[in-house]
Amino acid sequence: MQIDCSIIGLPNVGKSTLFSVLTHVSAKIANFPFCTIQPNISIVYIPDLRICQLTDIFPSHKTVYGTIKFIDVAGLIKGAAQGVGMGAQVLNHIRSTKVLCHVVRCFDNNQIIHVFNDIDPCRDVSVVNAELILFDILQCEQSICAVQKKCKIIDVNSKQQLFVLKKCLDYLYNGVFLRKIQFSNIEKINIEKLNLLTIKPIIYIANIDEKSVTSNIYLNRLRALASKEQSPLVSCCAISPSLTHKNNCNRITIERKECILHDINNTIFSVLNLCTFFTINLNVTRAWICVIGTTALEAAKKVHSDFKKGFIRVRVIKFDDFIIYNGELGAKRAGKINYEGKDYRVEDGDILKFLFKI
Ligand SMILES: Nc1nc2c(ncn2[C@@H]2O[C@H](COP(=O)(O)OP(=O)(O)OP(=O)(O)O)[C@@H](O)[C@H]2O)c(=O)[nH]1
Ligand SMILES: [Mg+2]
Repeated sequence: MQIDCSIIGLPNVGKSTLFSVLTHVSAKIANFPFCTIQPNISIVYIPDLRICQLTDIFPSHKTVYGTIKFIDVAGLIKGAAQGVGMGAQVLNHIRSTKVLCHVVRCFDNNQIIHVFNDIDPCRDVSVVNAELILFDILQCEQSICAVQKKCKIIDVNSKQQLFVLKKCLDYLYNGVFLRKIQFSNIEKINIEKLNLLTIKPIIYIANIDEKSVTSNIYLNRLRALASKEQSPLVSCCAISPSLTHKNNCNRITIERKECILHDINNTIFSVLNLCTFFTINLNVTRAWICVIGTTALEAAKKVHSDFKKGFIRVRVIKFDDFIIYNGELGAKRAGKINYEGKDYRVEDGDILKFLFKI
């Protein structure tokens, strides 16, 4: 499953700086708006310590990590939805991504240009969000025209399509993001192809200065906004290469880059409702990303289409059991191996082996 995530925000707020930190790809960074014109794209491995723990017990020739694709685009400004700046290209580009990481400037520095000449994270967020809403309005309005034009006689399908498009418009005209709205399955299918922007989860990334890692006045304001919107917020200082950071999970000091990537990845997993399962054999130990609730049959298809076609059962060992009992044999002796059917819901950390007939 390809997770793609766009890095958006006003111009010159540190999007490309963050992109470079996350991906280790040196993007063009400069202190003027619209330094980025063509998107910077890079795929990074999702660090997962569990892979190392698995291969310590059961070495395989190769390890394959999950990946995430980051796309750093040009800045968005007022009028972007109508094509001002690089608006049209940027908004079209981010339509294909699953999550929007919205970088917001939360640091003071007179040397670094701000397009509005002062620092106000909530205003900045509202400018960008207004463009996302406007863009969706345009998409829905155009689709309504297209459906009406295409169908001289409005059939059931077109009626359903028009209904959901008008429903979307009602909310969008009132400034409501569509991710807050419940849609039936049919409604979802009818708007899926439009790839509307306000349906996508947003993660706010507060770009703060090195001194105020835990709090500053701008960060606090952005936090309040994010919490009101029920959107997650990650704070980081994109620029300082020397900063190291304590990782909450394992209490070791790790490189700042890894730490930011770790925080952002975790948040992406949470907003997209994702989890990881593993497959192990002598050749390869591999992490697979799937949506929580994926069935064993769907998981089998991810790994190999033959596994789905000839699916018999899936053997499941929980990650913790594999570690505690020192591998497959130990887990077996402790009665920690389960065999499940095609409807089994895969859980995070499951180590799966598919039994299938050819
Ligand atoms: N002091 C400070 N400067 C930063 C920080 N992040 C980025 N900058 C500076 O801000 C300027 C703009 O950074 P970019 O990463 O190019 O910003 P951008 O959002 O990609 O800009 P556009 O592509 O033009 O939209 C550069 O001079 C960076 O060095 C930060 O956390 N602190
Ligand atoms: Mg840039």
